[in-house]
Amino acid sequence: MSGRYGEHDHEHYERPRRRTRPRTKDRPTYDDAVDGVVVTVDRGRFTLLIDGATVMAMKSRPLGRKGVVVGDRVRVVGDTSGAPGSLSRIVEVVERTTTLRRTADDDDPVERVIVSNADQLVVVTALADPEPRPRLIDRALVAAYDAGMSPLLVLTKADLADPETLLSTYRSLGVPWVVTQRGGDLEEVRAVLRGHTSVLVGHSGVGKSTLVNALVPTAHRDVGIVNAVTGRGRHTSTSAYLLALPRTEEGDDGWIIDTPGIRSFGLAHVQPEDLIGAFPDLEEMTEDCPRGCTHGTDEPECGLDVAVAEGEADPDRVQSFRRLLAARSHDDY
Ligand SMILES: Nc1nc2c(ncn2[C@@H]2O[C@H](COP(=O)(O)OP(=O)(O)O)[C@@H](O)[C@H]2O)c(=O)[nH]1
Ligand SMILES: [Mg+2]
Ligand SMILES: [Zn+2]
Repeated sequence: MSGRYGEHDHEHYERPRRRTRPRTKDRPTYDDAVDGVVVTVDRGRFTLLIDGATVMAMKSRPLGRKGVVVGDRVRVVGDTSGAPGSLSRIVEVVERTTTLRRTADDDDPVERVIVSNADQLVVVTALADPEPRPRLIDRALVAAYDAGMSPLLVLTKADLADPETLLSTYRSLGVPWVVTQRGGDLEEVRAVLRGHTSVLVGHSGVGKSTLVNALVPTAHRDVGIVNAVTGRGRHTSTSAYLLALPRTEEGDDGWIIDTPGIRSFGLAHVQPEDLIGAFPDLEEMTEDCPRGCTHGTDEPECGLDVAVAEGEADPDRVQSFRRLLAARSHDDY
């Protein structure tokens, strides 16, 4: 609309300018701030690593209600000496490259970011004790694809059961995997973690902390006791914890984040088109799908069915993709 008294004209009225507050007060700049990374969070206190030293910090007021989570790159002012009793202040959170969320639950209705800036989601599953839960694995994979993280399956406790049954379920998805056991050779695991920031997720008791302790000899992560009756682990860790992997002779390093048993991932916001984007070969076959096709099993004219019928798609892969798609909306684990 180009009416004479339109909003546009309004801007041209000569009006006394409101005096603006000095910029430094509006948006303080922290030239003296230093870079840190959040290692863990405990009751509002943050443990940071700054130049290899451990420093305690709290959030500063300008951050307001903005969350600070494990893995965050932060800017820090105040006493960053790390001396006993010292406390610094986090004044800025650097934009996150990835976020891993857990779902809202009864105690806490908000879907929360639990870890940031990890590029690899390591789904740790025991081959036995506790029994593998494919549903949880599927949901974790969806969370990884949605967050733009590469998934990796680590199957622990190989001394107790054979990995073949479980692996056959995941092979057609092309998810990389390694099999481990306590006290075993870690070279294969090290190789896939090198150069990455990897977050370990999986039920309590599957052996995450055992693995972290083996990888990082100085970690001293609590190792839980699996209840012989329920097969469930005791909740030994309460917060995620970030550790630097020992640097190799070639200078490679990486980070690993141990987490307490995360049992639910926030997937409510994941759309079918988000998920198929992680499978470009399948996505290509959905170009002629009807509008709004979710590519699920019940879709009458999905291009994936056409591709399978014409022998252009691997039926196992299509089926596995659809299983993940369905896992989005299961709220059990
Ligand atoms: N048999 C067997 N037990 C293991 C293995 N790895 C870990 N455990 C045991 O499983 C239990 C849970 O391990 P923990 O690392 O605390 O699991 P987390 O809860 O995932 O961190 C502990 O009693 C470990 O000693 C393994 O490879 N084989
Ligand atoms: Mg643990
Ligand atoms: Zn479709």
